[in-house]
Amino acid sequence: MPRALLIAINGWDAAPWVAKFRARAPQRDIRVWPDETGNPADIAYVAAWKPPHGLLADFPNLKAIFSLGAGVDHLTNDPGLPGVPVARIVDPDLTKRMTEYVVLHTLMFHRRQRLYDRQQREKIWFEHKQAAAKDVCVGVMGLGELGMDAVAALKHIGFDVAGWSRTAKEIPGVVTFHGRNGLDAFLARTEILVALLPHTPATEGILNLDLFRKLRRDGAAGGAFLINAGRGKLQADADILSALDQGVLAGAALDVFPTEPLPPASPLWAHPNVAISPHNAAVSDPKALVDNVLRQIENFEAEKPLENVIDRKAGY
Ligand code: NDP
Ligand code: OXD
Repeated sequence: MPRALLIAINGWDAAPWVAKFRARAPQRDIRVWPDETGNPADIAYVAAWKPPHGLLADFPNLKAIFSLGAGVDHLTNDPGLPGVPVARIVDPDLTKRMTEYVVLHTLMFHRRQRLYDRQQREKIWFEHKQAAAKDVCVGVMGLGELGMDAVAALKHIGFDVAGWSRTAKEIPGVVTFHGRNGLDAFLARTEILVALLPHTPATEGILNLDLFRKLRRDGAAGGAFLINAGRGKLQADADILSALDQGVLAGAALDVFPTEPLPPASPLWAHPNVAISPHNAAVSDPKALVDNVLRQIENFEAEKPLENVIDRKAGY
C-alpha cells in the first residue's frame, strides 16, 4: 500500500521542512519535489505550499493533501486539484503570530505611533489627544481560527470590537454581523478594519474604495484605518491609494498584496501612512507545524477523521 509523503514547496526554503519531517518521522518514506519525487504511484500524501498547478493530479494513489499554511487558495486555485481531502494548518503557534500582528498594528494606529515617529525625527515634543480603547471601534472581517483569537486579544485590551463572517456567530461581548446583508452595518461602526478573510471568489476585491467609503471616519480613532493580513487578492491597491489620498482612509497596514513581492514601482512603498510587511504576519514555522501534519497522517492511517479539512464548495 502506498505510504510515501511528498513535500512540495515553492517560494519558501524547503530544507528546514525536509530536515524536520525526516527527523520526526525517520520510519516514513519522505520524498522531496521535484528531484526526489520517485514513482508517482508511491505517493499517498503531499504536504504542500504553492505547488505548481497540475502537480497534484500526477499521483494516482494520493489520499490527502496538507497545506503547510492556514490559507488554501494556493491549492484551490489549481483547476487540476484532485478530489481527495485537503487539510490546512490550524495551530496555536501560527494563530498567536497573527494575533501579534493584528494587535501591533491596531495599537500603532490607535496610539498614533507613526505620527510620534515623525515628531521624534523632528524633535517635536507635542502631545495629541488620546482616546481610550473602549471608545474605538475595531471590526474584524473573518471570524475563523485567526479572527476569533484576534478578537479575544483586542477585547482584552478594551477595544469596542465587532466581527463579520459568512455565517452567523455569537461571541459574548462582541457585536457580530454576517453575510452581504450585514456588511454595511458592520462597516458603519468600524474605524479600524482588520481583514482576516480567505481568498475565494466571494471575497476577491472586497477591500475596495466603495467599501472604504462606508467605514466610520468621525469616531475616536480620528479616521478610518485598514489592516489586511488575509490575502492580497482581497484588496485593490489602487483603491487603497485613492482612499488614502482622499482622506477616506487615514492609514493602512498591509502584509499581503495582489502581486507578491510588492513591485518596487508600487507607490504604496513610499506612502507615509502605509506600513508594509513581506507577507510574514504569521509565518509557518516547521519547528511547530511538522508534528501537526504527522499527527494528522497517523490519525488518518488509524482511520480517525482528519481535522481542519476544507469545504471545497465554500473554497476555504
Ligand atoms: P478560517 O477558515 O478559520 O476562517 C475564515 C473566516 O472567514 C470565517 O469566519 C469565514 O466565515 C470567513 N469568511 C469566508 N468567506 C467569507 C465571505 N464570503 N463573507 C464573509 N466571511 C467569510 O481561516 P483562518 O482564520 O485560519 O485564516 C484566515 C486567512 O488568513 C487564511 O485563509 C489566509 O488567507 C490568511 N493567512 C494569512 C497569513 C499571513 O501571514 N498573512 C498567515 C495565515 C493565514 P464563517 O465563520 O462563516 O465560515
Ligand atoms: C498562510 C500564509 O496561509 O502564510 O498560512 O499566508
